[in-house]
Amino acid sequence: HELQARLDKAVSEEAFGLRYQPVVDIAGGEVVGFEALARWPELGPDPVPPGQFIPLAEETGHISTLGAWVLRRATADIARLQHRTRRLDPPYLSVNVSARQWRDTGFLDEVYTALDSTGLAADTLQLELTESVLMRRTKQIDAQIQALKDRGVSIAVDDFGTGFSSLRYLRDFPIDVLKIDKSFIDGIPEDPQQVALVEGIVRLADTLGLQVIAEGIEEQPQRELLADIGCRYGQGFLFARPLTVEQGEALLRQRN
Ligand code: G
Ligand code: G
Ligand code: MN
Ligand code: NA
Repeated sequence: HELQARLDKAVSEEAFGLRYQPVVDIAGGEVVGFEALARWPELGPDPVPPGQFIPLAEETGHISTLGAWVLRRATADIARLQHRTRRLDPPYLSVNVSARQWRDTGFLDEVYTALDSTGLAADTLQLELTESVLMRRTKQIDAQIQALKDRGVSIAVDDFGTGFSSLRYLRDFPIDVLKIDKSFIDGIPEDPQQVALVEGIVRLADTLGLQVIAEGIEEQPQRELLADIGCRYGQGFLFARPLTVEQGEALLRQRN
């Protein structure tokens, strides 16, 4: 369609932007990392929501080119931010990676090239995958994940709880982080069933030795309950919206 033709052109011109949403320590609000989120077009009055153009890019295969651009640009931005703010414990970068990218044979090289050319330390890079990737593992994907882990990159399961992955996948897959989907966070603290589910996920993560990040925290009572049940990290409009890298740097200087 028309949108697809526009997207073809945007991919060839790299006409995208990135915003960075802080991940914070829920108790004190300190910024511990930034999740890169694609924007299109970079500027202008009529942005196409990523929930619309990312699936289109996945269908058309453009996600490989777009994803490689996101990796290069985000590693460069956050390496620079880390360098300029010089912290003992620098904020990490988290990048969303589509199922299709995980199947690309060139994906690993793209990650290595991004790290090597920007100097970003591998142990400050996190890659997000969805439960669908966990459920359709192949030898190639397993080998890629293991190679990334060996290099120090961490792996997060995004939108956790919305897919159909079983505990076996979590046990067998070398994951570091669970990101609890916003739909679970929306119902707390009012809905006892949602509270119980979130508490269960936090316990499960503890048992498996995983970190947990609650997504989509918008209200202070949600934050308080999450702190009470021992969920250490969070993301959401209560703390910060997706920011430009300059805004992210300013927040880091002010909050930490
Ligand atoms: O940015 P927003 O909060 O609207 O994101 C909507 C969806 O688009 C989320 O599911 C998010 O994971 C996805 N998304 C945003 N940026 C990227 C990206 O660079 N790559 C991939 N694969 N998905 C992204
Ligand atoms: O699927 P993924 O978790 O990568 O998607 C992140 C998306 O969630 C982005 O589109 C981001 O803008 C959005 N988001 C982040 N925090 C909040 C929040 O507190 N409320 C709402 N409504 N959306 C949020
Ligand atoms: Mn994400
Ligand atoms: Na998510």
